Amino acid sequence: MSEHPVSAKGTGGVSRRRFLAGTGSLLGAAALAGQTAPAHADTGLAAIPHSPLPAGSHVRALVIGTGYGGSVAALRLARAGVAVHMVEMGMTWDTPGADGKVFANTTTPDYRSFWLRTRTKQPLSNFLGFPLDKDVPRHTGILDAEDFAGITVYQGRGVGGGSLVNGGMAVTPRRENFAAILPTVDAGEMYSTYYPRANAGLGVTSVDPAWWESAACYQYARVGRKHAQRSGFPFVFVPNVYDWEYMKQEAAGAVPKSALDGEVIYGNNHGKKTLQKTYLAQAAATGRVSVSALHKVTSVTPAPSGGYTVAVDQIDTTGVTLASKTVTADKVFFAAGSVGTSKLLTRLKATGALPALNGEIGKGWGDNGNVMCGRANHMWDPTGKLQSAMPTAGIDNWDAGGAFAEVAPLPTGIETYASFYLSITKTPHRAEFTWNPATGKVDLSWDRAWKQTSIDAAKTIFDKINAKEGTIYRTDLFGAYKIWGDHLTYHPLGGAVLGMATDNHGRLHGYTGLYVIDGALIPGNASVNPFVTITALAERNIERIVAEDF
Ligand code: FAE
Repeated sequence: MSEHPVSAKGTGGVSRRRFLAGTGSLLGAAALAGQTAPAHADTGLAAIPHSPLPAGSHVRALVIGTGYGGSVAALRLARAGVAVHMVEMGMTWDTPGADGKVFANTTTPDYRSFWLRTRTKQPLSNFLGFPLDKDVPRHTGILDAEDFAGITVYQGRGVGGGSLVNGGMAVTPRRENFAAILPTVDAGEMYSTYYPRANAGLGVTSVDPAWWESAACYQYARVGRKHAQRSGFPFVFVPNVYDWEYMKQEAAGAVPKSALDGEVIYGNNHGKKTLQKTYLAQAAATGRVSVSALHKVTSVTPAPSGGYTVAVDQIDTTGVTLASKTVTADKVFFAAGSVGTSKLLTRLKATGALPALNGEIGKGWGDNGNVMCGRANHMWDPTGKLQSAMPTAGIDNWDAGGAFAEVAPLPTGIETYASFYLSITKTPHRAEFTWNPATGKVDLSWDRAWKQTSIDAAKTIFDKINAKEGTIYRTDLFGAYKIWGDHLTYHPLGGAVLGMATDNHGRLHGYTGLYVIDGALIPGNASVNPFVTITALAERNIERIVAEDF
């Protein structure tokens, strides 16, 4: 595959050179586009009690991580009368910075934006040939760009996990695809009970189609639809967890802007129903759930008196360890995300803390086939300088070409004439986490070359659209003359796969009272964006665990 732009033939007289010349001055505008939202911090965050566990305490159920799996577990256990303590390495995200906001926006990342980095590592690293990354103070920021040898894995950090940083796209996979996603799970009960329960719990709704048709902030999506349909691809609306009434008021200028101020991957100050506003708020309302934020679990091992000893490091906002504590728990739920859970279990098995874990630990990890690209539209096809950061639609070519492409925003605040896409593709490649005693770290055997399968799948959509529209790929978003964002994933899945490392409900083989309940259970590919499936699977598993194990 060529890394160079395809021919500019047929671009309606706008050559690539002229296109760049015509928009080059806009880079300055992007850089200068300052913050316009008023200093206001009506975040609506739930008051889940932050009460760090004292060393030596004992808890009935300890949940590692506060993302989707952890939040479902906490709510359902608490509703069943079980006291739950959640341990989260990230911050609580309930305190505004000097600008009056809890979170920074996409165009202006700052110390709040990245997890313990001194330089940003933005998913779109370049624009019109210029690198975008910049130095920032090292801080326990919200987005972790975790580097492994062949891939950078983006993850949310803080109370709410990935819900703090994601695009809110809440997609239930097509039922005919489900058997390939979770082969050991009864699809009938997932689609009749657990997907509906997850969608209700997450507050998933759909955009008002009449408003969408006329809203300036979705012009980019309408252009995406036009191009998809003109090439004969199914264009599908996708539900989201954003509060659409709030977004309408943002568009009307009646409330502080959030999705319409480019807020997404570094957090949303308003409008998005993160887990803090849904599952965790309900868990807090039971009075049985508390959380230790800025606490990182480092070990879990059987306690002499039964249950488990859990070692936890308390860190400050520069990542320095303030205290190391041990607590005990009757039962421990691994909900640290696909990477967090897999890394912990791989290390604990290899170093003798949990030697009876089986040989499936660390295996079956995939990137959900993620690959990004942009297309350069004609000047008569502007995508809008105001773009809602919340995606609403996708192009479904899964059956014919193995790709489902999210029509993604590029919320720069300027007209870019770009269409931008995150494709989820069918890919057979699976990597394994292994313990490296020489470095004292867990490695991941991902091979960058495997992304070619995903690129080929994405090309089944975009080569055709480009040919039809007479347009070209953008080559300026991921480096100089680089078309594909093939170095990353937003959707890590697997590493402690359901029915392999665990039984068919997430109980870890080898130990009674240890569970996996997050994206680590899903073997590498969900055919769509994954958090609804992670939530629904957690709902299914915790129902059984509460009934049989407590
Ligand atoms: P996750 O939400 O990652 O939660 C794990 C939590 O555990 C985190 O808060 C960690 O800080 C914490 N943790 C990790 N290790 C430790 C430890 N040792 N001790 C204590 N705490 C720990 O896990 N998915 C969609 O379906 N739709 C989207 O639109 C979408 N957009 C995305 C955009 C971005 C930029 C990113 C990064 C992801 C996106 N995702 C999206 C993926 C989605 O957020 C992700 O699949 C889920 O958050 C995974 O849920 P888990 O419960 O597995």
